[in-house]
Amino acid sequence: MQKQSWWRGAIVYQIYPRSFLDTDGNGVGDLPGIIEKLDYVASLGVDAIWISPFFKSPMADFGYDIADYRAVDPLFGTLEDFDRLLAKAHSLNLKVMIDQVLSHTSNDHEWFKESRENRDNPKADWYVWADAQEDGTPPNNWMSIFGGVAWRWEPRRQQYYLHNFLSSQPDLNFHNPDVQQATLDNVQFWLDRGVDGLRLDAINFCFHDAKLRDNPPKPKAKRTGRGFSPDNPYAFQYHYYNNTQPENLKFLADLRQLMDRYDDVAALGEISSEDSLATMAEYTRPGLLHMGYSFELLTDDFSARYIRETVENLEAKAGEGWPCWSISNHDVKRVVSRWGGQNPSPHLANQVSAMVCSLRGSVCVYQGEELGLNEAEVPYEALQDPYGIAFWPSFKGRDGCRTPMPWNDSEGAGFSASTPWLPIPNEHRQMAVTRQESEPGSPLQGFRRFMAWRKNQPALRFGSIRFLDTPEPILALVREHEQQRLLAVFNLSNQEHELELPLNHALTAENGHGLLTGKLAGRRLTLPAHAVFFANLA
Ligand code: TEU
Repeated sequence: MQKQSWWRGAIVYQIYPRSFLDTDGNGVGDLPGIIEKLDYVASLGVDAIWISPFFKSPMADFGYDIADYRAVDPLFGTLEDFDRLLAKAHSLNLKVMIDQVLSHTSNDHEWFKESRENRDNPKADWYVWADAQEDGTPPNNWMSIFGGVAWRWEPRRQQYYLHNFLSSQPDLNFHNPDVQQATLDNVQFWLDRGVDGLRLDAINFCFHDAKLRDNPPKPKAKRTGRGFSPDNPYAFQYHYYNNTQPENLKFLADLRQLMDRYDDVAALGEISSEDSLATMAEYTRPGLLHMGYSFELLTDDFSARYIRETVENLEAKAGEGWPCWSISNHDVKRVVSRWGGQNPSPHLANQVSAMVCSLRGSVCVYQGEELGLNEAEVPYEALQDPYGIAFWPSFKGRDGCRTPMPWNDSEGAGFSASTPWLPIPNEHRQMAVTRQESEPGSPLQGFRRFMAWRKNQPALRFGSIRFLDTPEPILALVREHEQQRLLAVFNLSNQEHELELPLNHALTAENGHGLLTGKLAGRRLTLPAHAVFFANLA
């Protein structure tokens, strides 16, 4: 029998290390904290973990600004801690993916310190340097995602450098082959240590247009979700030139060649271009990325129509390309608040996790999603995220989804013995792990049972997908794989709904998932608010 790659249809649990568990009492989570909680993670029935960056960093963007790609930041522990983490995860049958932030470094990185000195040092061309225009203004109209223009003046060189994110995150010049090689060498360092996969941060940002052409203007669109501030001028341009250049494909092919020297490792690229579904299809072609991470379900739209259209659109473009879906991460408002509003139904959390885990592809769930955590209100004085500080109050940044995991209902929530780096909301203590462990019907117990059941549904893991014509707010789909044809129906609203199933097959309801479900009489299905219904089709 052909060996199945671990990542196909896998559920990946994203850990934001700062907020997982603090074992040394500095208010910030660490690698030993992750090790301590790996049994918990394994008990959820997920296949893998993805750990957000834990590398040496001044933490201006909390680790997404790397100063040394091969070192663990002392705040998080040591390389030995990482090796122990990897060994323990493997002993629990968990794969480990690490975050690789290749498109930019921190301004504290040695490469940048050298590069910025003058125009003729060995690293002079490692970043994107450009002269000012005649009137002293930046080389072109590119904007930074985190606010302001994407160029920063460097007096030593009398030139501007490019930064798509913070000005302390200078953009590497991937047009330079030495940069590509140095990057691949750094990736190889971690592959040699035995990691099972890479999450490639902002991977479509590696290359910029070498001619530095202006981006064309875009009419103001009301774009919500996806961690976007509605009044961010970044949204008033088409980003044809500052990212997603054709040269990227060759680099991805080289990266893939390197990865293919290792057994069953996977690359998951974070892709956010102008037409991210088309880019995803392009980047996941054979010989490039194994999976593309989609932003499309991180938006505010939670209609059955939107979800169906998005998935069908991707299916049409992607062909064999393998998507990775997600409804929550460390950049966007927590899903229960995004999709459930002020008063979310207690069944919403389990339902949306089940929904996303029923789509074709792999899935990244984010720490706390299994507890049904809502978005935390973080007051201005406690804000940490520079993106939120820049756009407050129209956009409050990303701190509300980054507050520490509530392990128990004590003052420190079992996260830290001292003051945590972000405040823990009171209501999260009520939703703590220890409470939910002993509460039948809690989101945590529902999540676990669903994941255990999903493992035995090959159609959910590997099957093809097609949608049924059902009216809003019902999402209905069929997954089909070799011996199994599975129907999945979701009532996405907070009211009961009835529908006539548009199918002629004999149905056998599947209740092993343990979630709130409906009643079937003939073809007539009654679904309570936020209920799910699964059935095998003859
Ligand atoms: O996020 C990438 C990112 O913010 C953009 O790709 C995207 O355009 C934006 O979310 C709007 O859709 C990654 C990390 O997830 C984030 O935490 C980092 O701050 C960022 O890269 C910079 O490294």
